[in-house]
Amino acid sequence: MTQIYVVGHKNPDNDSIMAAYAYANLKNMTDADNQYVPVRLGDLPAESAMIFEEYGIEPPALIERVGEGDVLVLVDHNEMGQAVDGIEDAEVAEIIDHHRIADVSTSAPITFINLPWGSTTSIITKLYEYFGIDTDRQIAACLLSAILTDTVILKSPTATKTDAEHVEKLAKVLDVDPVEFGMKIFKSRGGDDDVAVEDICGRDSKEFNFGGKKCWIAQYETVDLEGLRARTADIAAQVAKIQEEGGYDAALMLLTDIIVEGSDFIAAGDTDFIADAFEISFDDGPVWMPGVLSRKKQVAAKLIDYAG
Ligand SMILES: [Mn+2]
Repeated sequence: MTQIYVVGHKNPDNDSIMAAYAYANLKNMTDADNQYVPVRLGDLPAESAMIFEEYGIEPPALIERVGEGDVLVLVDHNEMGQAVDGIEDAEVAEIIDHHRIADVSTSAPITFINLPWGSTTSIITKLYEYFGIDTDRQIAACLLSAILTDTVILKSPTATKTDAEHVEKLAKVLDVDPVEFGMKIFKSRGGDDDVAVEDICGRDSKEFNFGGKKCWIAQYETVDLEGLRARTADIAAQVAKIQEEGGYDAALMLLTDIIVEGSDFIAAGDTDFIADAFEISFDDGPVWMPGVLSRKKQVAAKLIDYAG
């Protein structure tokens, strides 16, 4: 019996945490030959902690690195820069993801399921159906919470019809109104005033390689961007610090207002590259981008196209 880690990306968001938990659970019910252990690469997001607490679930354990002999299932990422340290020495047994195909490679054929849906947990919802396994209240809460955070309560352009169907189905299991449930999830993150600038910038950051340019892109979702703008200067200073100390060509912070539906872009480093791609200018500081909610579909994809 091999022990296999199911792991999401670094700086885990709710989707990475819940995908690891729910997929390990599914695999343990469908593959008797191995033992699947959900793990995480960073602090639990507030909403994940709330769901685990409320539904009496043991959260995935924290790991820092893997090595020779370790076997992994990657969920919610397939990009080396976002993967656990030491992955090059470990074996990747499976990938379940909803991001662009990036640079994780394997020596043998594996199960690699990648669908352009709103969240990895949405794909996992479909896999529960595929294996004919009912989602109990615990699993339904995990899956629903993460579909709703990843799709910003289905408002993000990444949300598909399938995601909406899954939301409806899981909300029925829990007997909740999905929008109310989603608002409760977002509110569990607390007011912005309690969040340090380091956390605003660090909570959900990812590394990308755009045609040789090493870029850092972070996103912070709020329901009160106007209030958060009082701290724009401090946030900009932190973004500049991260760009410099991390050796990034560019760093971009998205402060996303999920109610008004749009983001402030705060950039540092090679900002011309970003400004040109979006046909904007950072000469006067941060730029408000109406309608931009998705880092993946509206920001990273654009920079990949521009770099290519
Ligand atoms: Mn995701």
